[in-house]
This record gives sequence, structure tokens and C-alpha cells, in this order.
Amino acid sequence: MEWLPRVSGPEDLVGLDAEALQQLAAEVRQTIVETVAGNGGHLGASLGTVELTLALHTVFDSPTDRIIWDTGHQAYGHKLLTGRFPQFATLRQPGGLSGFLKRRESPHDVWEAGHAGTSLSAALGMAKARDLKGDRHAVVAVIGDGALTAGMALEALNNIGHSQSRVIVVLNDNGMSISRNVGALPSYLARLRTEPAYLRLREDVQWLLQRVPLIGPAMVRTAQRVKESLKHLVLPGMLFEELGLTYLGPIDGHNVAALQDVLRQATQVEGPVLCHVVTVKGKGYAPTEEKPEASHSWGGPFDPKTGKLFARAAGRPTFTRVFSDTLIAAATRDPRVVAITAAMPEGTGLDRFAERFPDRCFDVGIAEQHAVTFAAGLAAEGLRPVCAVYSTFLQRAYDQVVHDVAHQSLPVVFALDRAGVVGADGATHQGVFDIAYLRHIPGMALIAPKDEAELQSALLTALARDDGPTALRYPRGEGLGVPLQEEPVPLPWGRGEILVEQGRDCLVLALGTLCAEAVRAAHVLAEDGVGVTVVNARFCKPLDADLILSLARACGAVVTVEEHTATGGFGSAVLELLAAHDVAVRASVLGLADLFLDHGRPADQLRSSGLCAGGIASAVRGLLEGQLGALRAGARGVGV
Ligand SMILES: Cc1ncc(C[n+]2csc(CCOP(=O)(O)OP(=O)(O)O)c2C)c(N)n1
Repeated sequence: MEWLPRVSGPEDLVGLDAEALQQLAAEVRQTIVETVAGNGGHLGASLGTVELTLALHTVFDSPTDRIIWDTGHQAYGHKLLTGRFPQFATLRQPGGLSGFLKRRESPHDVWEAGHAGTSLSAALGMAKARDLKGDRHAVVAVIGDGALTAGMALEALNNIGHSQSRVIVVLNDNGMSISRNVGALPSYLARLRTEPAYLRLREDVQWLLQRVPLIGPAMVRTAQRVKESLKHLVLPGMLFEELGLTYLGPIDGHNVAALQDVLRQATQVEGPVLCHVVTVKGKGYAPTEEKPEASHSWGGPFDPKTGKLFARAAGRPTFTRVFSDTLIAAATRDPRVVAITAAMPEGTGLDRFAERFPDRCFDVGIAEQHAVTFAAGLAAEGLRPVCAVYSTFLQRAYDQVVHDVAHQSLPVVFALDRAGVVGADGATHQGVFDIAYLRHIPGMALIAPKDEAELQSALLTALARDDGPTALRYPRGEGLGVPLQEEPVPLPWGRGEILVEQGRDCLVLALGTLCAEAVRAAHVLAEDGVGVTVVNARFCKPLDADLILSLARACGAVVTVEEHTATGGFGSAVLELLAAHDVAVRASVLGLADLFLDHGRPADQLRSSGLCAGGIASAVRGLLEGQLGALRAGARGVGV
């Protein structure tokens, strides 16, 4: 490493010649590969933007000029060139650098994200603020072709073109979302980038346009008309031009000098500009270049020399895998079952469904809002759509769930993967708000299975419902290792399940996979003479009111447990139920605190929130304070 350790900010790039920049690019790539090999992360995207990052930081004066990275997963190079090389080894580690951008990490991170498609709206907002304040700096948004399929990116483009504000949009087009990018817009971009005839034609037309003589007013009008119609016919980028943005490109996104040229040109344009930059996802590292589909997150840990993943012991099946197998089996029996993903076929397990039922699986692009209303349309025609989406990403489609699905009582199934704490992806990706944003919607049912076998039943239960939507929430990663059902059966509707009955000192109501911790807590407490009843609530809505009310009355103390924010979640639902029935008991709601939880180890994060056997046991003890002495004495057989 010769150059990178010397770069403590973009100012250190000034005056570096082409050779030095090339060397620096190699060092940035090497650092990214070596770090992600150990820590995991978004490898392909950041490898693809190395030259673009160098060009941006040599042409613009960050942070005075604002560089906004859409999503922020492709910005490892930006981190390295803005003074974070010394901490880069801590990337995505607890307490270390975030895998996305963070305003508190650096003044160069002018915008935080994690969800795709926000950069253009943010850029226009910043540009308008600049104009109102009378400033002149540049505002640059770097957006991928995948993120450009997001509804809000298109809404912003529409607004940018209309506003004619000075915004520079850098379209980082690698033809990939996480998987191959899909849609009409990506096909259009692919034609711009790849059809040589198209490009040749552009050159010919430009040549011709320059030579149309402008003699006399009639001739001028005719010439203008000819120019316009020729432009309409063949000029690349006309879609963007028609929207009001000057189109520059396509440009080789791995040629720093060409990128610098085009970015400088962009700064000369008074209105909005779109620079179409063509990159290769995973560029400069053979394993990722060979497998761009897998390059998004390489899965680590791996050997940086070969890209080979280190062998891991064969794990238990993941929740995603069990969901996908159960869905395939259900779809085999019922031709009405169809599936929808918003650009996450692998992550949600729908890639396997698509292989089996290509005509019944729909990847709609990074378009969660559209995915939900599209599912509503399918359901309105009698199909049984399953919208498989990460808990965090369904946040974007809240109104569609309310207005298009629930309001019409349509039987759409929402399979919410990654519900709960997610680990290294951090604050923007935590799936900890879904109960709060779903449970108050009239007609919505919400099930959280305690393990992967119950997930099988939960999916069948949801698919069997025909009078409204049902959401299933299940966590990231491996199941608990319980035996799966050969012939899964649906759950009794709205019924919880008693898991432990050791006494009526306290009722522990647990939701989802934390049931296992609640059962462990019960055993710990029993040794202490505290006899609790543990219930697997299963349904967060409708709650099993009869069971909960009768046991709460009998116990006089209730602890609720959920892997979700404690505000507005399952515990809140239980408290509302108790209050509505005048059941006055001591109660404690165990959930996550009212804050954005950063990246970290899920087990640690749950433990520090009391969401573990020890935490549940102490919550029970806390409620029983005053009674404990008597209970312990009882356990030792001493009369009181
Ligand atoms: C709203 C939302 N849905 C899904 C995702 C998951 N996701 C992260 S990156 C990505 C692909 C982005 O593709 P693109 O913008 O082309 O960037 P590239 O990774 O190809 O550089 C997806 C689908 C997300 N971050 N946000």
C-alpha cells in the first residue's frame, strides 16, 4: 500500500496523475476485498464504483459539493477516500464503521440511507435549499440502475426535470440490481449501453444535425423540425432529455479521465443533467466479475486470494428456506398461489419458486409499493398472492397495505422475512417496526411462528384465509433446528399455545422465536420456586383473548416478550386487551428500546434488551418483588 494510507481526505487526491490514481484504485479494491473477506458486506457494488468514486472526489469539492450515494452500499471507496482507511477494518463490526453511510461518521456523508431510491429526492431538496440560500455548490446524486426502478426515484426524476434545478444525477448502470435488473427501464438502459448500431446512428445523426443548413426562416423551421424528429428517432437518452434532463453518456465507468471529463461537463450545464456511467458489478476481482449475481454480498468469510468461501458446518435450514419449500408445496397443490418479490428473489427464497413456477413468480424491481398493489390486483381476481418482502422494506408500502389490500379485504399474504434484529446491516435494516405498522389495520392478521415448523403451519393458515390479508413475521437466519412437518397442517385460527405450566405466579406471553427463551426462563425460575405459565401467542392479531385474559386473571402478573420495538408492538396489544377487560395486573413489556438500533451482534443486542432467558427471568422477578422471599421459601419446603 503506497497511496491509500496517505489519503486522509479528498484534498490529498489533488494533483495525483493518472498513474497514481490507477494505483490508488488498485489499493482501494484490495482493501475492500480483504476487509469484506473477513467482515462480510456489499462487495460487488463497491468494487464497481472505485473509478467513479475517484472521479467524483477529484472533480467535486466534497463536502461543500454534496455527493449523495443512493442506498449507500456501494460507498466503501468513498469511506476509504474520506479519511476512514485507518478504521476500515472495523467495517460492519459492532461499534465499528457502518456498512452504509452515516452523517455522524464523516462530514462527507451528507445523506444516510439503506433503503434504495431516496437519493434523487434528497438531491433535489438539497439543491432547492442551496438555491434559496443563494449558494452555488454542486449537488450530485449517484444512483444505480436498480434503485432507479424505485417509484420514489421516478417521482423525483419527474420533479427534477420540471424544476430545472442544478442537480447532477450520476446513473451507475451495471445492469444489475441484486440479481439481474428487470423492467422496461433497465431494458432501455441496456439498449443505450450495448447496441453499437444505436451508438453509430447517434454519431451519424449528430454529424448530420451539425450540417443542416439554416438559410431563411422557412428553412430554419424545417431544419428544426427535421432535427427534432431525428432526435426523437435515434438519440440515446431521449427519455431523460424529454423529462428535462441533459443526457451525457454512456461513459465507461472504469476510465477515470473519461469520467472526470463528463462530470466537468455536467458542472457547466445550468439545469439538471444525467451522466450515464456504465460499470461492471464486482469489477477488478475475478471471482465477483465471473459471478455478478452472487457478488452483491459475497457471503464471507472467504479467502481474498481466491474468493472461495471458507467451509462452514452444514447449518440448520433457514426460515427463508422453509418458507420457500412450504410455498412451493402449496403452489403445487393450488394453482391460485402466486408470488411477488421486489428485487429480492434470492433473499426471500423466491428464486427457487421462480425456477419451479416461472409464470407464477413476479420480480417487480425495487418497487415495494407497486408490489403490494400489484398483489392486491392479483387477489382481486381470485388468486392467492404471497408478497415476500423483508420487514424493513414493507415500511415503504404502508399505504398500499392499508388502502389497496386491507381496505378491500383482499387475501394477500405478506411473508415478512428478516423480522427482528438483523445484525451487520444495522439501523436502516432492522425489522422491528412491522407489528406496530400492521396490527392496527382493520382486518389484518399477524402471525409470528415460534420456530420453522410452525412457520410451515403459519403459511398454510395464511393461504387458507380468504377474507383479508395475513402477515407472517420470521427472523433472519437459521431455524431452531426442530423437526419439520412432513405434512404441515394449518394453525387453529387465533389460538395461542401453552408451552409451560409450572404455576400461576406469573404469565409469560412470548411471540415468535423468543418463545424458546421464555421456556428456558421458566426452568430457571422453577429452580427458584417461581412457577410460571408460558404461552406461545402465535397470533399477534387476532390475539387469543380468552386464553390471555383467563391466564392473566389467574396469575395476576404478566410479562410479554417480543423481538420488536416495545412501542406499539405485541406487548402494547396485550396491555390494550387487559385494559379493555378491566384486568388489573402487574405487567412488564419486554421489547426493543425506542431508538434506532445500530449494527451489532443480534444475540448481544437481544441480551442487552433483556430478550433472553435471563432477562425474562429478571422481569418476572421484578414483577414479583416482595413475593419472592415467600416463593423461595415455598420452594425449599419451608412453611410461611
Ligand atoms: C427499498 C429497498 N428495497 C430493497 C433493497 C435491497 N437492495 C439493496 S441494494 C439493491 C440493489 C441495488 O441495485 P443498484 O441500485 O443497481 O445498485 P448496485 O448494487 O447494482 O450497484 C437492493 C434490491 C433496498 N436496499 N431498499
